[in-house]
Amino acid sequence: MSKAKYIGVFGRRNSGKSSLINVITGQEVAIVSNTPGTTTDPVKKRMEIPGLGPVVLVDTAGIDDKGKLGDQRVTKTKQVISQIDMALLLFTNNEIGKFEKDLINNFKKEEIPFIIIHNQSDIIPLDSGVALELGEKFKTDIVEFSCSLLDEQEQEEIISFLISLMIKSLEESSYTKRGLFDGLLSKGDVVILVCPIDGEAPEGRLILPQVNAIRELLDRDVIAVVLQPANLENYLYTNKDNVALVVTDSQVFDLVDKVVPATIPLTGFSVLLARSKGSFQKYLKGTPYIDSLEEGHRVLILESCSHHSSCEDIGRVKIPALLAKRTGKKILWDIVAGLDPLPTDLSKYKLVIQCGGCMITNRQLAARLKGAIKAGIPVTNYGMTLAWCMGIYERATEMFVSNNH
Ligand SMILES: Nc1nc2c(ncn2[C@@H]2O[C@H](COP(=O)(O)OP(=O)(O)O)[C@@H](O)[C@H]2O)c(=O)[nH]1
Ligand SMILES: [Mg+2]
Repeated sequence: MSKAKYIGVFGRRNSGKSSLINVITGQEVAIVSNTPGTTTDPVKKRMEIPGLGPVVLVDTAGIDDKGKLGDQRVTKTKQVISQIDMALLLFTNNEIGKFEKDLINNFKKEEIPFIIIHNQSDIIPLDSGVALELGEKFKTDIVEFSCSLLDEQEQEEIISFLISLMIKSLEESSYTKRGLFDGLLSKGDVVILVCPIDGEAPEGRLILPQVNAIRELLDRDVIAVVLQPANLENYLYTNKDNVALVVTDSQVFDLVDKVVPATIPLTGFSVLLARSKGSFQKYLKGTPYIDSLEEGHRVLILESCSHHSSCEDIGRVKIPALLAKRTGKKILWDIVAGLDPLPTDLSKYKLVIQCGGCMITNRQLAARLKGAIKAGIPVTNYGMTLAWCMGIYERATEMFVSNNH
């Protein structure tokens, strides 16, 4: 399963959020009604958009709800914004008021790309003066749109136009793509991927970071040699002069470390993943705090994909056990699963350990860690913690520290 892009659909009640989601998906997924407030819960619709891949459209009905306390609305809006990669903001009648301006300010603050859509343009068309003024003011496209065009072909055309703008916005957004091997390799290099097929390997397939690595190496015209730990020594014996990098599963790092000569850089999949996803520089600073943990200190574990039983095992069993063993102290830990809200008071935690985040977007991951980073709490992730506790951290991160990546 690949990571879906989260797209929030914002706008006042009756601006046409549900209708827009329906016309984009081509299905009647959200409840459309002309009674204000019909859709009370955020509706998430997962779909595949050609050229954009898997996306989740988030209907934000309710965040303009006048009946709600202002604070609650602000909290809810922030929560939605922290989860999305892009925003679509609907308005009608050429009117942009405080509600829209506040949202735009929030998008800008969080660096979320956004598109402003003038909906119901079949009733009241977008005024060209207003379009020009808003476009300049907010530095974004203003799209004249309608969800109710009688001409099917015309309707399809403006939907594909909107989708093309969405693709462009997402591509330009800095959070979208960071590779596992950025800055590490050149065309034609040989990389060894050590992938143990043992009791922990899933039946009949590879795990996601391995699959992603192989795909990325192919994209980069790099030669990937995929092998089991037992074959590494033999392979290196004849080929070691041509190997640019060895990447291994953390579980067998010890063994691999002994076999790979010091002249060949060695790292782990989890370290590459930590570097491509999340706050690697913060992880590099935060990980050594593991050794400062004292008896009774509390650690917060963030597990972002609770449906992955192997990750669940790492977060709930392996990491607490490794921390206990490494520190020799009784460390207390709390776990927050999925995208559940974090505890409001983070000050009781001495360290925050985030999972690899293979199932969530970079933006979601950054949002998960923002509070802790702001509060000055050291942060790290599963892979970096495993590497630290197993004593392999230094070698696995060496190339990034010295290169100042
Ligand atoms: N004429 C016209 N009606 C629209 C358009 N978009 C939505 N509507 C209608 O406006 C009403 C509110 O739309 P809805 O999607 O429920 O708005 P929401 O509250 O933002 O989700 C419904 O009766 C829709 O059929 C549009 O582009 N043109
Ligand atoms: Mg609605």
